[in-house]
Amino acid sequence: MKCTKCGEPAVINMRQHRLGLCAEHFLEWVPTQVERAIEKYAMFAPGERVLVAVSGGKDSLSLWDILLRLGYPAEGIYINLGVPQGDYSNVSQQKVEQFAAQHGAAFRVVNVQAEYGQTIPQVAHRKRGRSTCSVCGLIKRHIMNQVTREGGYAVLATGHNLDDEAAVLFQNTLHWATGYLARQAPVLPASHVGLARKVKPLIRLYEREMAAYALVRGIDYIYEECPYSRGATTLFYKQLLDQLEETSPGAKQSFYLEFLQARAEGRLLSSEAGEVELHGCSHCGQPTTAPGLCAFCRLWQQEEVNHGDTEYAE
Ligand code: Q46
Ligand code: ZN
Ligand code: ZN
Repeated sequence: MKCTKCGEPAVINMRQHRLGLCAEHFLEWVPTQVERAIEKYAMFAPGERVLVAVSGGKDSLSLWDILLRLGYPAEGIYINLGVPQGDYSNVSQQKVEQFAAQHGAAFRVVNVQAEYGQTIPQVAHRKRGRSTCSVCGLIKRHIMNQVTREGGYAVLATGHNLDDEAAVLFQNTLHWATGYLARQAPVLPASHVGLARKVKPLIRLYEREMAAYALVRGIDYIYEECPYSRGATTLFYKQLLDQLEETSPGAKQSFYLEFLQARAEGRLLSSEAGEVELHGCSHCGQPTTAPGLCAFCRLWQQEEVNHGDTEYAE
């Protein structure tokens, strides 16, 4: 496969875009996708201070890298959860420190145990009824919100990619969790006093593209996932969506981005969502979506059948 832009050997083939790119053009293309998301969803403006939630993984470190390359004053926040397995928390903190040193980027660390007396697994053990991840999510949200507000940052940016968001959307759709569906967005506004604005600039990019970006760009990240993420239901939904993507390139992208579009246009879950304007067919009088002849009558007129209107079905 050759680069669509210059003909050099491609490092990645993105079937959903019918685009293969060499290393140089791929490293150019990824930030343009991020910039497009930032602008389209009015995430933040040039010059506004952005706090990036970094875990030491490929997505968040790449996001930080991309925002710096785009010229945004992006600082990092790393929360040390105190996960002891495989020295996960300490190794991931080292990756963050290393990245910050290489890029001369400002960051801060909040160590949950040092700050509040217990690690996340210890708190979860004490609260037996709750899973480690739910305790962790709660604590992380609280700390990030606080640091964003108190540090005077315009927004908190997280490294959720399109696969992450599509998996959550899939899960919410399967359960018709309408409240979550209404709120799942690339921008969560500061809708309440004391609530920080949150944004997800990577939502146009697939997970494999983020992995390729980190690799090609030489970003050293922690390969291991958090040990508690094993068996998470979102992983299962990601696999299902990947199967779909395999036979139908672009399925993940359209599933998620068209959901956002439909909701922005008010076509989602409202009582008017399924309503279309109908006209009487000029020949038979039966209802049709386009003025003039209905699709049935056109069929017998030996004209071109598919004019884009549809038969009215009850
Ligand atoms: S860090 Fe925390 Fe995740 Fe680990 S304990 Fe669960 S929620 S899996 S994003
Ligand atoms: Zn090229
Ligand atoms: Zn509180």
